[in-house]
Amino acid sequence: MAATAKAHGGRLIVVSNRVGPLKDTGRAGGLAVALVDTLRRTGGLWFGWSGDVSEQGTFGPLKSEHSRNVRLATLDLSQNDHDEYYAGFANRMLWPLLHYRLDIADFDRRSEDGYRRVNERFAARLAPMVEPGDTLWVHDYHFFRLAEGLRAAGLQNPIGFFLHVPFPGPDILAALPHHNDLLRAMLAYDLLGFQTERDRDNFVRCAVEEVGARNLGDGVLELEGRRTRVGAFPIGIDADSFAEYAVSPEARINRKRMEKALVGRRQIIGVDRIDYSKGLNERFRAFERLLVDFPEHRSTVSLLQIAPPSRGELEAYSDMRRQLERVAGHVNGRFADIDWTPIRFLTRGMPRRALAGLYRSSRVGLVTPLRDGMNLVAKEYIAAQDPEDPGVLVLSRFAGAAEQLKEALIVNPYSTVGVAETLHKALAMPLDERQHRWRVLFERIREHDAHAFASSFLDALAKAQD
Ligand code: GDG
Repeated sequence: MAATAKAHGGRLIVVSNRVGPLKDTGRAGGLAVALVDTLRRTGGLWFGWSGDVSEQGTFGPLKSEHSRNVRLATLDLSQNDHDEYYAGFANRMLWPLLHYRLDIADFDRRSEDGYRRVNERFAARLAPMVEPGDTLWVHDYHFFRLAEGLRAAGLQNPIGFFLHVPFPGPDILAALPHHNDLLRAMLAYDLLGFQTERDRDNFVRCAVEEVGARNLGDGVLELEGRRTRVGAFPIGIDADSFAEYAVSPEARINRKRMEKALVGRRQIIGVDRIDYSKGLNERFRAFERLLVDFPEHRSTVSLLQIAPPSRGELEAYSDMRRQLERVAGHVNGRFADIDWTPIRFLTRGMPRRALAGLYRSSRVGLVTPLRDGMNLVAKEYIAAQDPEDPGVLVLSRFAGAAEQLKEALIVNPYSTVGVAETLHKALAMPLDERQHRWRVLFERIREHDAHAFASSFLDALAKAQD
């Protein structure tokens, strides 16, 4: 990674909606977790939204701080920008659309204009900070249009984009008014990176069918004489560090507390921000089905669901939380015993080391999103296991991680019966099979870790302008 950035001279400039935190503050969010290591290794600038709303918004002063060799530079948003770009177009239109949820996508023209405006403003403020030789790496669906603005400002630097969430095919994308315009704006990047081959292929189909881009093969698209590379770069975790977290003193304390509470019972664990894409309702129902169809698990297995609140959209989150509390309450009311609670639902975050300890003392990692770009929890669960006595990963076929982690038990999260049967199989799996599957999975996530992810993306970006 360090070699990559230095070999091409200049700095690395990362752009994402949320910037930091650089230290583990117990906050959730896959994007921050994956980027910290990369920037620490290369040094450079991380640019984005401050998280604050102010009257001056993007016209206000740049907020700047240093943490060792990394400079953070952020801008506020005005209330209008926040409502239209962030809460509106990004959260209420793009997030559902990109997770195949046309039924709840909410389009309005003002939000679309706000999104375009904020992308232009961020490009205008960033452009003067960029020096020749710098490489720009833009993250996620908040900034589909950033390269367009940067090119308009005359920037010739390599600009890459990585999408953390899924990208649907033309049938779904076409439901977005002016999607052609958005696709054209995306083609101003030199490199477009996706989590999986499926997402990349979906984008290629959209670009070819909807705006007439030419597919030149070998991951190169051409539109009006401009070439853009496209590729799949499955994001990874720092697998070795995570494995160390799982045996840290903080992890041990948590494991001890939990083992005391479990008194020999086995635990299934889920860890997800509360979001409709994560399939939590279906998961609780599948666990209920396990207790109905396989009564031998009553009193001997419990589900621990950790669910830190999502940032933003507080109202929608609290509705979802209440709904989940109802389902958990229903299952607990139906099956609980005086010394056993079937579902423990914790709606708060916890430090990563403590989380690693909980993964390690859980026999099953249950990761059942209805749609997910990658899902880092699946990888963290594997990294945290005891090699002598590893647990079993049950993974949704609709998580990007399923393309890489084929030795997990793959399920359809919409099938409560199917998930219940698979949970039964996971709980009954003999030690030698658990060890075998785990070894293969652990080796794979170590090989494709966060550093491999960043260097393969930046290497591809360095070649993209050749
Ligand atoms: C997006 C895409 C893609 C969770 N609870 C706590 C906590 N976490 C951490 C997990 C994990 C991260 O948050 C969640 O990452 P995911 O990948 O599961 O999901 P998203 O937040 O939706 O992330 C996703 C990802 O970007 C990366 O590209 O995989 O598909 O949707 O690291 O451990 N961390 C702490 N306390 C918690 O309670 N400290």
